Amino acid sequence: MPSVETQDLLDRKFDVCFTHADVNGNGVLEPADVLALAARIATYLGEPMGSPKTQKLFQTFEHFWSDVQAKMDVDNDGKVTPEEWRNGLRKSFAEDSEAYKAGFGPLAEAIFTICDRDDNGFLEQSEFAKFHQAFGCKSANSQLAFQKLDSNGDGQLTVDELLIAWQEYYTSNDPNARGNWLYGDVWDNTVVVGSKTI
Ligand SMILES: [Ca+2]
Ligand SMILES: [Ca+2]
Ligand SMILES: [Ca+2]
Ligand SMILES: [Ca+2]
Repeated sequence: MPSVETQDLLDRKFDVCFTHADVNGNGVLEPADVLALAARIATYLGEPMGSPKTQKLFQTFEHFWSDVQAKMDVDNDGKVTPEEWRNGLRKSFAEDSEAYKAGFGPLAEAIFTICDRDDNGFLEQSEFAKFHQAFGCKSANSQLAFQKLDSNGDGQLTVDELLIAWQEYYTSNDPNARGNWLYGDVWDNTVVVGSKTI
């Protein structure tokens, strides 16, 4: 878990994401984490490993990692520390919408396409919960996230709504942005205490 305490919303969201992405929990991001996260997403959603959706997911994650390494790994040691991650996400994606569209947006698209099990363009709460399980989120945070993001309360989130929420989560410092709720209450400590062992 990142050791630097912060009150900055964007940094806090980056830290939460770092903890989710550090699948093996060793405090740095590396290719093994990225591949493990992609595999967890396919597994939790029940998408076969060789399917076109899973292949697309892996391709997107690999592309994302090369991009991250090129832009964020400033000491070029093949690992991205929490600090490199924070600085890199801010400079390379939050403050650069073209780079976001090229490197970070497609990741969300590949993930939510897999999550939409019945291809109806919506994520129902059960589909959304599996996405969260893959990221190691606790179910209380998952339920809260769904409630906050489902503004019209019809029990569905459109994939487009989720793409907007994803972008707000990773790029907006606005405390009122709905996307801040993507993984639950970002300031609650349990938002980073999930289980990635199963
Ligand atoms: Ca790691
Ligand atoms: Ca590094
Ligand atoms: Ca669906
Ligand atoms: Ca809705």
